[in-house]
Amino acid sequence: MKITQIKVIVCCPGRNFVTIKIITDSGLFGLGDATLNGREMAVAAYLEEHAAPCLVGRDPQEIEDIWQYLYRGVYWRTGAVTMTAIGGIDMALWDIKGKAAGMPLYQLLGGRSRTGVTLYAHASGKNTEETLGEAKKLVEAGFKAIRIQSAIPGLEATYGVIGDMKDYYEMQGNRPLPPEEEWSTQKYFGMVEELFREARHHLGSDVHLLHDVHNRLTPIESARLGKLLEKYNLLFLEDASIAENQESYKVIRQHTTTPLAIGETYNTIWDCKELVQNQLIDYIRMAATHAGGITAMRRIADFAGIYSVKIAPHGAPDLSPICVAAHLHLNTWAPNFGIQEFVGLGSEQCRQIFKQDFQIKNGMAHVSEAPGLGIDFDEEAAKEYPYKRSYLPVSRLEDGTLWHW
Ligand code: EZ4
Ligand code: CO
Repeated sequence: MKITQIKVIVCCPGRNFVTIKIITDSGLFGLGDATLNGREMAVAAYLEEHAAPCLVGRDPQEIEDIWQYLYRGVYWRTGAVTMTAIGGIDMALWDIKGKAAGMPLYQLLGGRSRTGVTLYAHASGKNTEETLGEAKKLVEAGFKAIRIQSAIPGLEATYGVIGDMKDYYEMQGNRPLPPEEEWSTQKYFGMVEELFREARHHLGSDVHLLHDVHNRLTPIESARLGKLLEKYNLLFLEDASIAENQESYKVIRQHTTTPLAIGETYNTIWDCKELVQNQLIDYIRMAATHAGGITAMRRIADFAGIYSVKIAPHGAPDLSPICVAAHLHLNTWAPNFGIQEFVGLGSEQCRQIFKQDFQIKNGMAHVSEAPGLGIDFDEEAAKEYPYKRSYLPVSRLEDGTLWHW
């Protein structure tokens, strides 16, 4: 088998997605997600100008060698753009291998470890009451795990909450430059305990609760938050502090038994090596798209498993349905799967472009049994929704200091 063409398609059905289509002389093709929110065109150029010319003519079945060629074979290794490009190509190659074998991807990985993939859904609102109202609806819809985020009194907008935009906190197309948001740790601490106290009061003790701090706290503040929330029994506290200095998580860990999760922006296993090896975290949240594909995720899952760390792949709306499909296969296989973040099936336009047949029932996803990833991409429909430059917000402290968004 030979690769004859690599197409890179950027479309915006509500959000920007970078899709790779690897076409072969056998009639089989593979799909991959290479979306890097706010830097989409950098990955598209990397793929078109630099990676694709090296791959045309090669055997797409040699996934491992192609992965090594694009990772080790590039002097300027790692980084978000490079690893997202590798991630998309790798996914497409596994899709081809599955189609050639006539097997869904999870079978190639070793088969099923569970009957379905437990999801957690998002509830957010302008105050505790509204957030918990949303959470209640999700519980009634069958979800067993909910991430709760609420607006902070005195701050106009914050991560995970709608603010003035009625279309969810990260919808794109109307942000030609990065919007700015304000952050105050003091004000956040004034709200967050009440949110969880009321959540347990109104939702009971059965439902799993999660929360994303989006890196806003310093390690000692995260330690304080973890301690404060211990009695509310979170499934995990996500991205409490940035961990470029992985050792810094020791500060959090020595103070609290609240389980910790991190990793959605990580690109290689090295970004989490010390966190995992020293058991400073409980869940690793890396995504196939940004961490170098299925080949890399499989290694990360096995490495994490040795240290009792579970995988909880990122599931934000800026990962295309192709990545969601890849995660469902990984999660169906991985012995140390924890939970999958889930934000719905995307806009109607999105569902027109990305066609899939996985099922969701009682807060669990059931992977497609179709060969490969089990997803299709309508190129003609995608043409109707061209790329729109768009950015994530930036965050500033009340005195103007740039902070972590
Ligand atoms: O803000 O993917 O857990 N989910 C998240 C995401 C991130 C976006 C950034 O592009 O933190 O919603
Ligand atoms: Co997050």
